[in-house]
Parts: sequence; C-alpha cells; structure tokens
Amino acid sequence: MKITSARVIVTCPGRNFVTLKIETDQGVHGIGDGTLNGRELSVVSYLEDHVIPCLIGMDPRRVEDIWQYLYRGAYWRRGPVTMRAIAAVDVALWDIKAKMAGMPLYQLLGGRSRDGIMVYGHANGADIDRTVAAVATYIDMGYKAIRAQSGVPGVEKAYGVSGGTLHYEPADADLPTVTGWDTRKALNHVPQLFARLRDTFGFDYHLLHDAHHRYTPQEAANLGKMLEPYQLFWLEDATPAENQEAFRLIRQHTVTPLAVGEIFNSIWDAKDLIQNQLIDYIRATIVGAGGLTHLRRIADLAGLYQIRTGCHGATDLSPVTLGTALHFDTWVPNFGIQEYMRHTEETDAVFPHDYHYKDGYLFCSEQPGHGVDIDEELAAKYPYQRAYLPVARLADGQLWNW
Ligand code: EZ4
Ligand code: CO
Repeated sequence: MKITSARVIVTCPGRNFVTLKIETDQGVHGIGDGTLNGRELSVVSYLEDHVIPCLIGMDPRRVEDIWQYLYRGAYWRRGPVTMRAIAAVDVALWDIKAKMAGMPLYQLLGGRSRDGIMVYGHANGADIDRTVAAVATYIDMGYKAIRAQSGVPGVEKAYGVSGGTLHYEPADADLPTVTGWDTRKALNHVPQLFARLRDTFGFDYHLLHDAHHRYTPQEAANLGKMLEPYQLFWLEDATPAENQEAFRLIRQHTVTPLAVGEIFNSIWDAKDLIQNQLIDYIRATIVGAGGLTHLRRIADLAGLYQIRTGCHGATDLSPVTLGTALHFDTWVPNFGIQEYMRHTEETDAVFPHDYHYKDGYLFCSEQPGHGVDIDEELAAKYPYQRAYLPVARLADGQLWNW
C-alpha cells in the first residue's frame, strides 16, 4: 500500500483552518488538522515544502515509523509548527488505518472506556450579571461543567469575553487587537464572580476558570487560595509553564486543581509537571502535541500519577481535531474532561461529521476512521484571511501575556 498524494487545504469558513488530505493507491483517504492560530501559513509551508515530498510512495500503514521519520528524521525536534505538521500526518494515517480496519478509531486505541465525553462550555459576559446569565444558558442546555469568564472593571477587553454567549473567537483582526490587563483588578474581581456563581447555582455543577497565563506563580497561588471556597474543577493556565518548576510554588499554597498544557507540543513540556505531581489535568491535544501517536504517550505518563486529561477544544481546533479527540477521550483510561467551543455553521458544513452533543456530553462517530471529512468544493469558497490573536498590554503600555 502506498501514499499517492497529499494535499494541504486552507479554508476560512469564519476562521482559518489548515487541513491535510492523504490519498492512497487503495482508494482510501485520510484527513488531518494542522491549524496553528495566527501563524497558519507556516504549517502549510512546512507540510508542502518539506513533508509531502517525503510522504509520496510511503506505506501509510506504518503510522509509528512515519511519526519517527518526521520527528527524529528532521533532526530539528519539537515546536508548534513541526508538531502540528506531524499531527496532521499522524491523524490522517490513523484515519486511513481505521477505515481499512472498518472500525471507528477508538476501537484501534483499545476500545470504549465510557459512554459519553463530559465537556465544558465557555460562558462569558461583560460583567458578573451577564456571566451568571451565560452560565444559566449552559445549564439549561444540559452542561455539567462550565468555564466562567467575566469582564474585569477597569480592564479593556479582558480574556475570554465576546459578543455572543455560545461563540468565542479571539483571532478577530487583520493585525493583532490590543487588549488590556491588570492583575490587581482581576484578583479583586474573579473571586467575586465565583462567589456569585456558587450562590446562584449551588455546588452540583463543575465550574472552571481560565487564567490564560496572566499571573506570576505567587499571584496564581493567591488566586487559587481565594478560590478554594468555590471548589473549582480546575484553574487553567495559572502561569506560563516554560519553567515547569513554577507550578511548585502554586501547588504548595493551594488545593485548587491545576490544569495546563494547551500550548504544549511535547511530552517534554509536561514531564516535570507530571512526575512531580504539580498539576491535576494535562491539556495537550491532538493537533498541538504531535497527533494521537504522541498524545497517548503523554496520557500514559500522566496516568501513572493519577493526572487526568483535559484536551484543549477551542474553535481553532478544527472539527478534525475535535472529532479525533473524541475517539481519544472515549478510550483514554485517565480521562478528565473535554473543552468544547462550538464551531460556526459554516465550519461544520465544510467539515462533515456525525459526532454530536447531548445533555452535557459529546459522542464520537461510529463510522470507520475518525469520522470527519472535508467538503473541498465548499472549502474553496472560503479563501484564507489573515487573522491574528490579540496582544495584551498593561496600563503603562508594557506588553504582557495575552
Ligand atoms: O486562547 O485557542 O482554553 N482555551 C483557550 C483558547 C485559546 C485559543 C488560542 O488560539 O485558552 O481560547
Ligand atoms: Co485556555
């Protein structure tokens, strides 16, 4: 069996997606996602100029060997561009393998561990009242877990706040939007938000909060401690994790559960965090961390320490990544939760799929493969549009972590 062609399809049905389609001499094709939000065309070049020429003629059944070929064989390891390109190939090859086997992908991973995938939604509002109303909307839709973000008085465009209740799209402009940040004001505000939420909805729902890398370790420890009475499911990305030791300080001061890893590319980004039990949830996902082949290694390492998975699932993770993550989530023994930000109707139409939401859970496809395809004719109607994530600046103009 041979790979006969591999093509990159760039489409922008409301936001940009980079998709790889691998075709074989047996008529079976596979689809993978390589989207890197705000830096999409770098992955297109990596794939078209450097990966695809090597793939033609290879045996697509050798998923592991091709992963090693692209990782070790490049000499240059890791990084968001390389690992997304590898993920796109890896997922397309798993898709082909599962289609050849006539099985949904989770069966190849080891079969079903649970019936449905608990997801969390992103409830947001310009102020606490509106965030409370947004959380109520999710509860009405059956969600068991909700992440709550609110505008912070005195902060221009705080992270996570958008116009709509169900949709949040941060890559919103042709050049980066400038947003604000003020840690003092956020530390005053966030505990008030969760006090109101518990007061209004009680303790039966899981509540989460995304700190989006804004706090220093000491500030994050302080926030975690203040949030303890509200029993969060997790505090997400409390501080940047390039220095994995940074989480030790947070850990020493709070029992608020910690989740990190949506920007991780590799098991090496998480190794010390996991082995020192500094986190509770690992947020790496398929497209960011080198595909299924690599993500399952991270999950297995985490499982040794009772650390559970919480795959990133924002709108820049295409339906291909979400659909594949649902197979991973259906199998992985140490599953925690899955992020679920809804795609637009245009996006869902470009990527036909049959995974579906019901009552707080997502259910993966039962079709052979991962169950997500691309409608190329429709995709061609939405040409690439440059779009950046925002940047954040403090009141004095200094650049901060967005
Ligand atoms: O800012 O995916 O948990 N979700 C998030 C996202 C990220 C975007 C960046 O591309 O933090 O909203
Ligand atoms: Co996040």
